[in-house]
Amino acid sequence: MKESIDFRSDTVTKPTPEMRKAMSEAVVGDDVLGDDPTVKKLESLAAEKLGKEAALFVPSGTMGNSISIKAWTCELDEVIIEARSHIYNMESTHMTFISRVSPRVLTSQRGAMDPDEVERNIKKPSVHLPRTSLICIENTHNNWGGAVIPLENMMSLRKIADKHGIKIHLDGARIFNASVASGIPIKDFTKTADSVMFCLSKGLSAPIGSMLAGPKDFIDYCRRIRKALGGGMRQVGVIAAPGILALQNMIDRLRDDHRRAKKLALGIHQLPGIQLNPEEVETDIIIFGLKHPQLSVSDLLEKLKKNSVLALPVPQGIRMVTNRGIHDEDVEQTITVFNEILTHS
Ligand code: TLP
Repeated sequence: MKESIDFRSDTVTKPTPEMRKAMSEAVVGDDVLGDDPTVKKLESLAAEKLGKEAALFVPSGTMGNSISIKAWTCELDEVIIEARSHIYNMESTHMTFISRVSPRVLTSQRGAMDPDEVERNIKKPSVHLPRTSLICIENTHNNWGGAVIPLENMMSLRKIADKHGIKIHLDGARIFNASVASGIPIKDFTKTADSVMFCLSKGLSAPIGSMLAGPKDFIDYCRRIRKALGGGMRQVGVIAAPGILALQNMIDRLRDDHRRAKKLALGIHQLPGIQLNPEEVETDIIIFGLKHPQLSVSDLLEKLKKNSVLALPVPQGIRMVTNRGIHDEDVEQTITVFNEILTHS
C-alpha cells in the first residue's frame, strides 16, 4: 500500500524501472575529460529539443540558473527579474553571492512582466548607474501557481532585449509543461531566450539533473564555470541515462499531471475556506489561500498529513503539485479528505 499521496512537489518522482535499468547499463567515461558518451548524448538531445547549439548537464536547476547569470553578466551589472521568481526568492541569493549583480525586481501579471516597464528599467551604465545586462523570465511560473507565460509576452521582451543589446535567460525548470499545456512548440518559447535551463528531475521524473542550453561559445564558458563551482562530474553517465529517457518518453505524460491538477482544483475550490480559482490552474501546480474560521494553514497541513496527504506551505497559503506518483484515484481520495476536514472542522 502507498504510504502517502505526495503533492509536495514534482521533484518527489522516483525513477521508472526503465530508468534504473538504463542507469545500470549506461556506458560511462570521465566527463570532465569529455569521455562520457551518455552525457554527450543527453547534451546533444537536449540542445536539439530546445533548438539551441549546445547544452550542459548540471546537477540542479539552481546551478544551471546561477551559471547562466554568472556567464551573461559582470560585477556592477543589474538583472531585471520578476518579484515572485524562483531565482530571486528561492535560490539562496546566488545573484549577489556568486555573480555580484543586483536584481531590479519588477511586479507582474501572473508572472508576465509588462514589456514597457521592463524597457523603462533598462539602464545604460554611468558613474551612478549599473548596466542592465540580462532579463530573467520564468516559464511556467512556480510561485504564480504554474502559470504559463504567454509566448507573445516573451516575444515582446525579446524585441526589447535586442533593441538594447541585452540577453534573456529563461528559467524553464518546467518549460515542457508550458509547451504541453499551451500546445505551443517548445522551440517557439526557447527561441525568445538566449539561454534556457530546464529540469529533468521534476515532472519528467529523472532522479537528478538539469540542462542549460544556449550558443556553443556560451556553453563552453559555462562548462568552465561549472568546474569552478565544483560541478564537474566524472562517470556521470549513470545519471545522464535516465535523463535521456526523460526527454524521450516523459514529456507527453505531463498532460496527465495537468489534468489531475485541474480535477483536484475543481474538486476543492468550493469547500469552506479555500481561496482558489480553478481556471488559473493551467499546469501541474495549485496554489491556494485559506480563510477558514477554525483552521490555519498549518492546522490544515497537519490534518492532511494525518490522512496521508502531503502538501507544502507557501506565502500565499498551500501549494500542491501533481506528479507521476499521483493517480486519478489519489486525486479522488484527496478531494474526499479535504471535504471531510473542511466541512467538519
Ligand atoms: N523548485 C522546487 C523548490 O525549490 C521549491 C519545487 O519544489 O518547485 N526554477 C524553478 C522554477 C523551480 O521551481 C526550481 C525548483 C528551480 C528553478 C531549482 O531547481 P533545483 O531544485 O533543481 O535546484
